[in-house]
Amino acid sequence: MRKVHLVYLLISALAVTMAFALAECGGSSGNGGSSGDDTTGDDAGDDTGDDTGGGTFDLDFSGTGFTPHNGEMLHVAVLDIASGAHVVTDQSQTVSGGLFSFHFPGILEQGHGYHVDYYADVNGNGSCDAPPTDHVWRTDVDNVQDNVNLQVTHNTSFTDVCSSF
Ligand SMILES: [Ca+2]
Repeated sequence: MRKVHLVYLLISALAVTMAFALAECGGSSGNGGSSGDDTTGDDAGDDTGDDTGGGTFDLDFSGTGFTPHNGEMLHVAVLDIASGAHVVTDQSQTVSGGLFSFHFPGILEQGHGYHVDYYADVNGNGSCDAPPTDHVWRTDVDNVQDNVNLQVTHNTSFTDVCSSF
């Protein structure tokens, strides 16, 4: 008989506990949904900043002391040494005050070397004639790794590179 009582007690105790638990659950069911901190902060770093391409650099080419050629046309051509291809084909400007200055943006590729060929059209016929009829020069730029600022001074060490024009 005692055992039966105990079992009843246990069962009733369990029932009360369960009822209490159920009541708790029901009562607290409105507390959900407060976990709303879904800030998806992963929209940074999407910029694919690898647009350095093959690396193209500028060439600035200028001359000083060209006073003997004031008023004459100074022509320049730039060739890739390895391929022989022109990257600048016969650009020209008038020498003034002994100076000339060209800016060629983005024509140089990293690691390449270039011939910078130029002449003063001394006889003014608009084309390149072998020196000393025209004054013709060649300067090389090797192994480009950055923008190049090439400055030359007038001299009389001519090279016949008229074939570049
Ligand atoms: Ca000429």
